[in-house]
Amino acid sequence: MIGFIQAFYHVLGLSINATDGDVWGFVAIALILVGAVFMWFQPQAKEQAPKISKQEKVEPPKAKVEVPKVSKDIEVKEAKISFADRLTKGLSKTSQGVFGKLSSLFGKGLDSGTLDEVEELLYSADMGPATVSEIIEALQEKVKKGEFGPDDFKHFMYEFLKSKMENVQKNVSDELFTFKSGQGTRVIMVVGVNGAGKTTTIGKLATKLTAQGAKVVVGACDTFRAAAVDQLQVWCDRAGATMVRAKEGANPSGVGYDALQTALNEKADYCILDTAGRLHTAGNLMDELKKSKAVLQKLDDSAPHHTLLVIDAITGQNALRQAEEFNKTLALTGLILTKCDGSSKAGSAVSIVSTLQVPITYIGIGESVEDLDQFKLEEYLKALLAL
Ligand SMILES: Nc1nc2c(ncn2[C@@H]2O[C@H](COP(=O)(O)OP(=O)(O)O)[C@@H](O)[C@H]2O)c(=O)[nH]1
Ligand SMILES: [Mg+2]
Repeated sequence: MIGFIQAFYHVLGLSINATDGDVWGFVAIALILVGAVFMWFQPQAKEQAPKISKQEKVEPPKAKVEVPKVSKDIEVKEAKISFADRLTKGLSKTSQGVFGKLSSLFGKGLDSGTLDEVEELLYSADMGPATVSEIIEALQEKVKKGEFGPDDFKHFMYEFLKSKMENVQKNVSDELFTFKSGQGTRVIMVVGVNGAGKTTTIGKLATKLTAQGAKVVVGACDTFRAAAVDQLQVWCDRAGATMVRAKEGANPSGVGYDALQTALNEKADYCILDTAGRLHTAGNLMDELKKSKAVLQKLDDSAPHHTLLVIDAITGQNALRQAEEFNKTLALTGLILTKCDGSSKAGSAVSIVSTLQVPITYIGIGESVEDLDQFKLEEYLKALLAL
């Protein structure tokens, strides 16, 4: 090292003798230089860091732009899914709930202990006492015969429920789903408690009927709430249906009359009346519906041709009470079962149909137009029992 320093002095033309102290001086200078070079490159490295993160930050918006594309594709696929599949999906909470528990009981084999549990579960499914005892009696016969697994139970329930409802379901008029011209103006009055889904169902129905080429007039007879009328207006505008509306607080019977008059003048194929929600226990409001019906008959003595009660499937046993009262006042011709995509217990639907002998016309499994369809008993039971 001393030799190297001596040579360095010589190159510089210095006649100095290199010593140990010079070596340490050189080492110190070299370290300072290396440190300076390191410090010089450090900020550059730091500057590059944001560049990288900037690039990373630029990436996410690109990904975001693609999201609508993906969701559009999904939407298209969803629309292509058949109603039967949508129904199975919609009813999955119900089929996995009480009905799932029921059929799993039979995995262990059927005995009288199991039957007590079955009875309890049937009650909790809102089946109603008469229906429950009929099922239990029939099952007792099966116990005597022996082997009875979950699948046997499902098939037994399928046949049982079908036999309870099929004769009534045969009475559903096709004109509620399929438009045929030249039938005159068919009047459909929709009733039910608040929030059951009347307005939404009418909106979906009007859309389905106009899509088939039918001329539809909708009467906004729920004059209690301006928001309800506006909600219906949005649906009608979208459906291309004429809406007859009055000021907030106007007489509902008068709106019904005006709507039917308009429908007759325009030779409309359907006149659908949305009524205000009311509790079946409110006598005066129930009488008002009766009056509305009578007022319609001044224009057409056969109107309304259909009086449909909307039932929220989640209502449970109280739904039968509701249906009984509405039926007493209005002589219902059909039921609309909505919100079957929630965790309904489904048993009340069976009780209502078999007790009142009034069929279910439409079934709702969500909020969009595709979520309403004709109620088909076999399709419904298969979805309910996951068959
Ligand atoms: N999940 C679900 N929601 C529904 C269904 N039918 C209606 N709804 C919703 O239930 C709420 C009340 O419906 P609406 O038609 O205003 O009830 P109305 O008071 O009887 O007219 C709204 O938020 C609807 O979107 C259905 O089948 N499934
Ligand atoms: Mg409403």
